[in-house]
Amino acid sequence: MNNLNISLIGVPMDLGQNRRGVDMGPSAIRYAGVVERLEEIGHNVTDEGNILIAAAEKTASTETNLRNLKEVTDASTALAEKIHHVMEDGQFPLILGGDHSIAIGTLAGLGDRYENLGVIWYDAHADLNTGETSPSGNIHGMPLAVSIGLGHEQLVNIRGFAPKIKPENVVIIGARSVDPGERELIKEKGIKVFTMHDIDKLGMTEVMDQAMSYLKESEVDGVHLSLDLDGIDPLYTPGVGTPVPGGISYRESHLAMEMLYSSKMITSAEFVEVNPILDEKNKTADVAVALMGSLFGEKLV
Ligand code: B3U
Ligand code: MN
Ligand code: MN
Repeated sequence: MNNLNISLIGVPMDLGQNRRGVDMGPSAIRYAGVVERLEEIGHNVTDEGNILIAAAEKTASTETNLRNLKEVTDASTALAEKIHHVMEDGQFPLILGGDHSIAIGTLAGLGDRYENLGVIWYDAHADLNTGETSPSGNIHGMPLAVSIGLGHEQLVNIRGFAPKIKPENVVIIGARSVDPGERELIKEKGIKVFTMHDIDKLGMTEVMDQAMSYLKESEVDGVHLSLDLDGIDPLYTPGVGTPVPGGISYRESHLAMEMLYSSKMITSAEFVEVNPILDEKNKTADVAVALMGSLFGEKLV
C-alpha cells in the first residue's frame, strides 16, 4: 500500500436514520485533518467533494416502511457511479459518511469491479435488516442485507446487478446489538461474525488473523473495509447516533487497522456514522482520522 492515489468522497447522508447531524460527518472528518494526515504518510489525496443528498426537510413520504427510500436510492446510485469512475482512473476510494446506508452505494460501485470482493464490516450492529425485519425502518440498519441481495428491490438492484457481494465473503467485527431477524440471517447465510465476546476471549490479534485468513481462503480479489464508528466503545467515539456500550477499544482498533495495513489486503474503505451534533469537541472525527492514519501506514517510530 505504498504511495496510493486516494480519492476522498464525502457523502453527507442523514436520510438512512432519524437523528440529525450525521450529514456533517464528512466536514468534521475533513476538519480533523484527514487530507494532511494521509499526505504526511506519503499518499496523494484528491478530495472529490461531496455527493449531493436531498435535504431532510424536503423528502417525500413513501408507501413502504423504509424511511426516505427514494432519496437513499438516488444518492446510492450517484455514489456508485462516482466510485466506478474513480476506480477506472486507478484511484483508491476512501468514502466519508454520513450514515451507514451509504454502503449500499459504495458496494454497488465496487461490486462490478471485482469478481470476488471481501468485506470487513466493523460495527456494533450487523446491518442485516430488511423491510420485514427492521425494528426502525431505518435504511442504515440494512446495507449489508441489501448488498447480499436481500431487501427492497429498488436498493438491491442499483446499477442493474445483484447481489453486490457474497455472504461468505463478509466478516463482521465488533457485533453486540443484533436483532432477531439478523441473527436468523447470519445462521442461514453462514456469515462470519466476531462478536465482542470473541474479541474479549481471543484478543484482537487473533480475531484479525482469523478474519484475514478466512477471506484469503475465499480467494477474494479485493477487500473493502466498512467502518462504523459505533463499533468502537462510545467512551472514545460518543458522536454516533446509536452508541452501544462495551465496544472495541481505541487501542484494539488501532491494532486492527495496523494489521490490515500490514496485510496489504484493503482495496477501499469507508468511515461512517460520525455525528458532530452528538460529539464532544470533534472527538469522534479525530478518532476516525487517527484510525485512517493506522490503516494507511502511519509509522509509530
Ligand atoms: N439494528 C437496529 C439499530 C441500528 C442499526 N444500525 C444502527 N443502529 N446504527 C436497526 O434499526 O436496524
Ligand atoms: Mn452500521
Ligand atoms: Mn452501527
